[in-house]
Amino acid sequence: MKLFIVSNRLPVKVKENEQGGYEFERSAGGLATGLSSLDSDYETHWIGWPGINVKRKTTERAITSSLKRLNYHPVFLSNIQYNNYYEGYSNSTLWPLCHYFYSYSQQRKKYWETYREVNALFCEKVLEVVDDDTLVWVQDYQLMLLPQLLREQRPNLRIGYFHHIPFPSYELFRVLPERANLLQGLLGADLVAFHTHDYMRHFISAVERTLHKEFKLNEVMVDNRAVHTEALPMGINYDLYSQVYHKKEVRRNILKVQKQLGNRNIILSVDRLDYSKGILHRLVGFESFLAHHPEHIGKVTLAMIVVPSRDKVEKYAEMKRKLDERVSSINGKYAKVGWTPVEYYYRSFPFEELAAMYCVSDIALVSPLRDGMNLVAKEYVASNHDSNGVLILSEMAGAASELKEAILINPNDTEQIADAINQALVMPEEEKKMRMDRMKAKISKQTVNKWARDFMDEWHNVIVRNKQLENKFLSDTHVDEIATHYRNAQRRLIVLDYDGTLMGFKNNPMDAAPTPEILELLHSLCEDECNKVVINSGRDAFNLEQWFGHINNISLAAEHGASYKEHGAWHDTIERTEWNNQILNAMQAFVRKTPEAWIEKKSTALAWHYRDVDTWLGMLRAKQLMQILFPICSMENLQIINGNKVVEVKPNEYSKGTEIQRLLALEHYDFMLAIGDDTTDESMFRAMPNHGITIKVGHISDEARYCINSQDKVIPFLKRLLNSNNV
Ligand code: GDG
Repeated sequence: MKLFIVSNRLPVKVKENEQGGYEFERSAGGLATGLSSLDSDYETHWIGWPGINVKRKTTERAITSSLKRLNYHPVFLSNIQYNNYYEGYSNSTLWPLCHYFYSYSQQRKKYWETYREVNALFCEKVLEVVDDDTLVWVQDYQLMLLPQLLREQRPNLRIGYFHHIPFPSYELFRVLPERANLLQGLLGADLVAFHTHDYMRHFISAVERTLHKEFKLNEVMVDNRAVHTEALPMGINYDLYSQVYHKKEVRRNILKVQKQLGNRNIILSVDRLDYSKGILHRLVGFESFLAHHPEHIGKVTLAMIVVPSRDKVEKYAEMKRKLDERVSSINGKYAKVGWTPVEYYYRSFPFEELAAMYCVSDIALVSPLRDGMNLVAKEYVASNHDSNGVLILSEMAGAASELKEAILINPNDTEQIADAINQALVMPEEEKKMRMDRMKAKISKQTVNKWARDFMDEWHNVIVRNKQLENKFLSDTHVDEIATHYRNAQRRLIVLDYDGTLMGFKNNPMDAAPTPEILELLHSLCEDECNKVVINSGRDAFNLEQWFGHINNISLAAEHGASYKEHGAWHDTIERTEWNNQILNAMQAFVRKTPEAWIEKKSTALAWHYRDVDTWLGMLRAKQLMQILFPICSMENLQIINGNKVVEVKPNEYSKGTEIQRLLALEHYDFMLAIGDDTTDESMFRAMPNHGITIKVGHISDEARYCINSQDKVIPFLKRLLNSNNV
């Protein structure tokens, strides 16, 4: 099977050769390494920008065919496109916002337009090279619209998405004018995964609040598809880093560094130049350490590697100036003959040199202000062959949720950084070893290979789930079968819930009176002598009588079967009792502290409604209320129902299901249909015999045989049954 990875850049280094042509060399980053472990199961391809801009179509074609040999498929972008999509929307709008640098986030129309345009170009490329069986795994924030674009064109394509940077709190994400488009873009995927549970939680909250969709645990329904979200922390190539100490080239570099820096404690700092990395804060923390711990002066060196990046962008150029100034100021103030406090390298290190730095450093100071994961922290731990190093790690890095044995710091707290450096320097050897070994144990298991396999497993689960769901959604074929069954039946039982099934929800329940269309449909159904039509509702008898009492032959069941109307007369299922005051008092207290909540008093039930309450608050209050009601209701033999935006208390003896049992005991039917949308309708589905037709409106239900994804499809479905009889 083919697996296509789609990322902003292809993992390739381009070189122009002497003949004026181009040569390509695979560059194995962390992601490529992780994915290579899937090579035995999949034929892996890669789609992305090749890292060069070419002017002529003939050159594009030549490059495309050379790269094809490596299973790479380039997406060519003009300079303007690249600037506005990559430097623009991706790195000047999304990147700062996702890293909580709200004021740095630039909103420019041309950035957004080009981002859409380039995502569409990626979509075209994917569609050009994939078939329906292919797995398409989209990587990162530069391509957030791509999953939906692909889904629109190829509904059956299998699409995964991994977000490598933080997903910010909804409060921050909501400032983006394009927030809904981005979220809809992601929901085109089967699986949307993040490094940590926090990012996943933020994503769920953003979807619920922006798109008004509701997650059930980690699943949300989009059209007829389940989309899952998951936290899958990315790891490193552990074997590679744990062995670097023994590599000849690395050992040579270790000696070089030791010679250059002398017999001093080395604190290592490695980052790409970026404001999110907290490099300036780190320098201030180091300076404070020198000021507060003069005993270490001359004995500790901060080796600071800053890899140049985006330095043509003003914010980055400004940051670089500030860094240079700060380093000069610290060195100017503290340097002594033969010792420079900050050894500053503004360049990228070859792998063996970086690995040597990992090996010789006594401390790794990894203090980003925000970081999706931070692989440097893990690489340092893995390379620390004799477990005598100390990792100081920002709690704002995704890695902190795994590496709890590091000295965790708030990177904004200068004093804490200074204290952490001191703590690391004086830490007993046994403690260092214990902390390091525990961290190694974790990262040696949670490797990048495992991450890739975990992603594939989770993805596979959603694919299987969607296959199962496909059979549940009421298709045209299902409807035809049910209509034939209906036409051929002699005696039919048709049980219909009302709110959320025949009628959409209204803010005020009394505004949900039946429309002429509903009444006409019910009249027509009841006119057929073969039909027994029942409205099985949570509403009270008075209300049902008022709305439907005039329809000949209709049966009504009120308050979840507490009373029913048969042959024109109402009957009670149970005797009415007095309410325990504690229940009403508790509900009233929760109305007072929850804006938009209200109480409905029925003759046998009390309902606390929270349809218009903020989603999060409503759920919190409903849980709190149920916790209070639970002991009271269990004493009184009452049932608490957590319904569709309602907490309802009613006697235990009856339910919508007991009403079905009563109806089934009355006579024999050869066609039985029950439709409902709420949790209370589940008892109705359970009570139906196996060959009965049960349909849940909205979410999938394990109890119902079929599902209709939206309420407005119920009336057309019932009309279709009616018409089948007239054929
Ligand atoms: C995103 C997220 C998330 C760094 N300097 C040199 C060098 N490096 C290598 C390190 C490491 C990688 O670059 C940087 O790791 P990050 O974790 O910061 O990853 P990014 O790709 O920059 O960023 C981040 C990550 O995605 C994975 O999901 O962790 O939070 O922002 O591997 O070793 N390598 C060499 N010389 C250097 O000077 N050879």
